[in-house]
Amino acid sequence: MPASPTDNLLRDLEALLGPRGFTRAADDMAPWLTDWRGRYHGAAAALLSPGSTDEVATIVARCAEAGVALVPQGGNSSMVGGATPLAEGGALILSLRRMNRIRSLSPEDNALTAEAGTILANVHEAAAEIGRRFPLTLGARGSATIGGLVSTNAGGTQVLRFGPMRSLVLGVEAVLPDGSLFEGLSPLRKDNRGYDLKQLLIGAEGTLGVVTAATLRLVPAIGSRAVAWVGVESPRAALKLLRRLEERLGDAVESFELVPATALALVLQHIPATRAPLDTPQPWNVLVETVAPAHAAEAPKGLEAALASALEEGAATDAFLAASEAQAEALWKLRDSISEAERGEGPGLKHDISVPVSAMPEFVVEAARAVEACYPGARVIAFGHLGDGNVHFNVQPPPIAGWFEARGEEASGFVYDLVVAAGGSISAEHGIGQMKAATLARTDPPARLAALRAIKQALDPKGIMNPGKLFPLT
Ligand code: 2HG
Ligand code: ZN
Repeated sequence: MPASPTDNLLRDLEALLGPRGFTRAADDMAPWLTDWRGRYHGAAAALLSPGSTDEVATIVARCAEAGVALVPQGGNSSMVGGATPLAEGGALILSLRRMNRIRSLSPEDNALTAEAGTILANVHEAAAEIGRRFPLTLGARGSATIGGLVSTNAGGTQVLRFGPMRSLVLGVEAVLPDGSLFEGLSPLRKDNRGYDLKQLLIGAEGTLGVVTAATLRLVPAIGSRAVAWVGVESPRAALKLLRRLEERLGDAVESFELVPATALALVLQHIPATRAPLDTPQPWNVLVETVAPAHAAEAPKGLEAALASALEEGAATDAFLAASEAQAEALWKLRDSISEAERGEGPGLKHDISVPVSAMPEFVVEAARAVEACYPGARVIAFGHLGDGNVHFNVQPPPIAGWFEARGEEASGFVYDLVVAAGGSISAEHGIGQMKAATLARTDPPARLAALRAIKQALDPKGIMNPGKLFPLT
């Protein structure tokens, strides 16, 4: 167990960071002690906000010496309590938000280097200024930071074509748990010097060190995009439609998001200024986006023709093609607001799971049936990244007082067992955090768990980096 910080250590850190970088005031700390969903409430001895990598390195070295725990934090939009300190209160929050510079941009390397606290939307803007784009986006792009995205190997709605952060991060700068600096920023595409420390830090959820900056891969800016909302009969029909569109349009298909009628209804109910894109409600919908490079034929034409033939052949039941950027944005708003709309319904059980893409249509239907039969009154809302074999298999509790607290964990265990039996993963994109640490320990194969623990032990023998995340505290 990490130690509590002494007054001496806190005074040292205060002197190092100054008033902008150090606070113990309850009001300043309060917003960062609770996660976005309001599920986890932690405590911390202080909030540290360094302004440079050197300051991060000094903080980590001092804390390593003293055996005091650090909880790295970016935009605080973790879905699994990954950035919230534990309730016992001895840890220090290490906020990277002040470190938000774009350090360099290179159109020739197709690369950009951003500090950990840079907000994703600002990376998008910076890339656009040099005629490039960073092809990863998600609903929280206005608050999620590069450090958090790297540390959770974030996915989002363009993984279908470009992959998650693991395929988009070229280099990482990080302070390791002993305070030493891993200077891994680089635009190199090929580097075969043994173990890939960068990949180890991606998705480590802050348990192996503090990511302070990253070099990101850029791709050419697009010339135009087409966005459509399409009705389909079932998840199986949705997957068939995706493969048809890919056959016709190749990798112009960038996004393919599954939205059940239930999720759309929640958005229309909870999110102001939204309206249904199709006149007749469909049991299942997909949001499709295709893009065309600059100087190429327009994207809308290809998608329009492909959808027309899908409708003719019965592969889709209805479709609305956005006729303007404003309409395209309105369709994306429906998709991106599902999380927030669900939150408006009160606490729900979240399971960001994956199974092989080919098995997902059946899984969505059969697992929902099993959950709803076992827990009468519960409602499954499964939506999201069908083409990646990843849906958010969320469960709304039955309207029974105290059910969430009394039976929620058991119901989640039921879902995870179905996922493991289907050869899937209990975390496709949100990570393990504190929410799934015990489930990982229960469901992961022993050899894999032992190797993960050995890596943690080797790099962070004192267990000071984000304790209680990924691995349960023993
Ligand atoms: C999304 O795909 C996010 O919208 C959040 O990963 C999913 O709230 C969720 O369950
Ligand atoms: Zn998602």
